[in-house]
Amino acid sequence: MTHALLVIDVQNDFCPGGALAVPGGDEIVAHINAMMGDFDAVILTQDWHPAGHSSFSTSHPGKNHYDMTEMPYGPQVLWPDHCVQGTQGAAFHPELRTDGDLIIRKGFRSAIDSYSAFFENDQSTPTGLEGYLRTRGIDKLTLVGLATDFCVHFSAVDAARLGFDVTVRMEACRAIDLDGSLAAAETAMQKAGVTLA
Ligand code: VGL
Ligand code: ZN
Repeated sequence: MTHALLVIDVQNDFCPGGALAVPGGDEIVAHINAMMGDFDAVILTQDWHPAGHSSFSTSHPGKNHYDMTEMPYGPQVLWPDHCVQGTQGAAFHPELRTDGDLIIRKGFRSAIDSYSAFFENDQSTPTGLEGYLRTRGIDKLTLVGLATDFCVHFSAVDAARLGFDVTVRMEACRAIDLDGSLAAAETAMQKAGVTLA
């Protein structure tokens, strides 16, 4: 099997001090760096939103951070402005090794969010990652990064549905945990056939 490490969104805005800080988000960096040598390929994702993105609560007058809204593609959590293209908040954590094989950016279309590294939140617009993995013969994935209950969760479930052998290393992830979203994510990942290690 050809085994890739998929490092999800280890960016300044998801670390303490960032715009959408995940508790303990920076604690996983050294561990992820140390894991990189154990894989045939290392792929990093980067949440990469234009200013005024439709997932930002500031784009919806009268809405607050973490409120829900209805988008044409379904329900969407509204987030504080984060990971705006080219800003320091969108940059990788300064201690993260970024000498991997591929950096894939997502969430760059204003009208649609993208939690998963494979499909945008309409669950049908592909990011291209599947084709990259298949043409390199990669069939096994280990996921780490931020946040367990959003981008790691949706990436892992999509990867399993696409037929990849998927493991999430939970000790190398941290969660936002909105209203039980971590427990729900764990259940959904297990149901999809993802191994939680
Ligand atoms: C993420 C919320 C909004 C994540 C990205 O990386 O989990 N969460 N954008
Ligand atoms: Zn985002």
